[in-house]
Amino acid sequence: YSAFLLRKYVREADGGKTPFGRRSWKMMYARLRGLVLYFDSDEQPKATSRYASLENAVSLHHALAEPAPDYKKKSYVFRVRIAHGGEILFQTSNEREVKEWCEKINFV
Ligand code: I3P
Repeated sequence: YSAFLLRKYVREADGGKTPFGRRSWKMMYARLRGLVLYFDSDEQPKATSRYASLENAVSLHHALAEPAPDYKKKSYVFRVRIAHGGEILFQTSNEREVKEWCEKINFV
């Protein structure tokens, strides 16, 4: 399962607030593979992607995805809370994609 998404880091993996300079929305190609969500800046997976740094991957072990209607600046946003307090927002194109991503992430 994969698609282009806008991604915004809100809380780092340790639960601390993501610092300014790293909080902006970025277009990413997200790929769900097993328990890991990988990010690439383009659609073609890079030859090195399986070795990519953890910065380009999020473990979904103990993660929870849910729609984020409380985020008012954009529509069709969902949040992923990861283990130990990390939080990432993603914007999709419509309600159906929000639902699909949340289901895929919650049932990996
Ligand atoms: C952030 C950037 C984000 C903004 C965020 C800023 O600055 O402007 O677009 O989030 O606000 O900190 P930077 O690029 O320096 O990280 P929103 O689009 O959600 O407003 P925030 O600190 O309230 O998350």
